[in-house]
Amino acid sequence: MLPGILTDMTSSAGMAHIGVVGLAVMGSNIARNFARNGHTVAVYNRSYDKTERLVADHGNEGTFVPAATIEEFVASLQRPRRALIMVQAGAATDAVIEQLADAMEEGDIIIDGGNALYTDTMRREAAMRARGLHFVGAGISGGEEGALHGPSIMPGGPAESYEHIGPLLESVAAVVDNTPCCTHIGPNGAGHFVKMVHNGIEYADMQVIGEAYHLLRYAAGLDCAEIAETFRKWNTGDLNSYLVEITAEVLAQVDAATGKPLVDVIVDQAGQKGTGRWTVKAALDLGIPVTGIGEAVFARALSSSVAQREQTAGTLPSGKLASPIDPADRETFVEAVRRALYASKLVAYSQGFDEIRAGSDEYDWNIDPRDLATIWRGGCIIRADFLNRITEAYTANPDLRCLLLDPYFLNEMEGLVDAWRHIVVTATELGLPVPVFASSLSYYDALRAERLPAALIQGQRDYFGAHTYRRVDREGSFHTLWSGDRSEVEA
Ligand code: NBP
Repeated sequence: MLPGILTDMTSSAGMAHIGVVGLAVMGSNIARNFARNGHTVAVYNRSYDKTERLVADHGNEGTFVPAATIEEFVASLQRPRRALIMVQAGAATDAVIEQLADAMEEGDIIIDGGNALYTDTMRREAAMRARGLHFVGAGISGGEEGALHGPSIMPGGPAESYEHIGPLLESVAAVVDNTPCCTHIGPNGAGHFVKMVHNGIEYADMQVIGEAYHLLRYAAGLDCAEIAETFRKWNTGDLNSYLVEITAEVLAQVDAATGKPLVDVIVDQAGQKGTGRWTVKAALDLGIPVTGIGEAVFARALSSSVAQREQTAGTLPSGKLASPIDPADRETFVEAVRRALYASKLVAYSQGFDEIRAGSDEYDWNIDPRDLATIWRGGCIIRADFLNRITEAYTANPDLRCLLLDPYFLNEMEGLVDAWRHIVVTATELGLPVPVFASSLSYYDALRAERLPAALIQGQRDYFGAHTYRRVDREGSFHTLWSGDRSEVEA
């Protein structure tokens, strides 16, 4: 049992409402955000120079209480003490948690705002609970800008802790339609789990945008300025989102040194820090197909397989390729690409929400998908207009088994699927890679199918491993005596 949270402020050891440990990019910006919103913020960083710099450069933005040691930091916090950790995920987080826990008292609250793996958060929450402390794993999205001006915050941990940190966190979060982009997600690892899937969806979203760009450029022959303009236009419709908006900015950027589009002088090897991979690994364990996210993670890995690409590029036979799009058909093609992008994106979100439901069921988190669609509308990297449609879908039917079955999305798909098929076929004929467009369409077709080749796989499994199969016409498990007389026996 967790001890109750002390609310008697007369026993306050210090005056700061909240403290931030770790003052690199994210920590310093979120500390400033708290200060700008009228909170007194204790600040501590392992190397004191960062603390000094923050106070020297931004001390006029609010009230900071700089601390040179963790003990001083803890002593400067009001009770219940609230300390937000913003250090490198992994061993650094464990080290800071230990230091804080040693200096804190029962009922105090440690919040980890880093990109922790949710299983680490579950372990840490249990360890802190055993020591009488509250531990909140809070996913924070929005990067540097979000941290300063309003991120999307996904706090997990005990519901009771949220009563004491919720108002503080909500006061610095992004706000959309008067609703803060922050809400309690669920116990222990729930917050970091949904932040992980958020990042996975971000991978897929970026990849489908990349595939659309590639087709507009190399199938339709548009130049970067024209494509930037196309994305700008798309940003005024169904695809309105932060990622589409910044895509137009990046494509319009001209390199000062060469006069070429910036995108042409950037090495085409995409990096990754791990949250996309975690999303796919967790999905594999939960048995949930997240093909869009998976292909996006693999596409980044392939782009960075330098040694292999050096040998394969221009070497592997392409077969006979189709001719690029006739300029007269460009407009129709561009619109078809938009539809393929939108359809593939819907699949990626639908799969991401499937993973969240599966994680919630597995760990009894009781996550409400409407909360996510609501708090992702602002502050975070995947913020987009169409998240409102997702909230509406789960409001109309909280038990929706597949987002694509919601009447709004069914209707959207009706209008998208022909163009989507056409684009996947055209890209294939042109030899242009569209891993997420194509795999999302296959996944969609598999969902639509009355019969799948899984029946044959069951037959094969029974043949080589006597794994048995079930029949469509009778209850029970059956095995064919493959190396005998091939009669069927009940298993
Ligand atoms: P970094 O992830 O670059 O971490 C640097 C901070 O960690 C510094 O304050 C450093 O202190 C501290 N630190 C390290 Br490294 N080892 C430590 C240890 N053993 N004990 C105490 N402090 C230690 O910072 P960031 O980019 O600001 O990100 C902070 C967290 O937020 C990370 O978990 C990150 O994944 C997450 N996040 C980042 C973004 C983003 O856009 N950057 C977005 C969302 C979430 P020092 O100054 O003494 O070296």
